[in-house]
Amino acid sequence: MKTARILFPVLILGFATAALAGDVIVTIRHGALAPSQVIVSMGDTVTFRNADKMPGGHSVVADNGSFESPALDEGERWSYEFPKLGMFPYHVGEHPDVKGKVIVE
Ligand SMILES: [Cu+2]
Repeated sequence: MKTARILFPVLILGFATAALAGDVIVTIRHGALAPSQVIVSMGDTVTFRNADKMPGGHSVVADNGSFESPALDEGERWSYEFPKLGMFPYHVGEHPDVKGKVIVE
């Protein structure tokens, strides 16, 4: 059973890498955040990726000011680690009507 012994550590390493990379990606578009609501654990990282071309870029801004991304060009990403429990409504800086929510539990 040499194969099983070799495979097992590889699987564990694979999971560890995935967890460290930050599991949640939110896509920013002119008219939508997808998914608009995500639920994560305390200390998890959420990555925001701008998928649309926008003069000056797109940013995400927490309604309570706890985070604010730089303006992201099309295809650019920005990650934020959520250090506290709670509900964090946010919006696209350039489109205040486009709202999302991160729930940290
Ligand atoms: Cu836009």
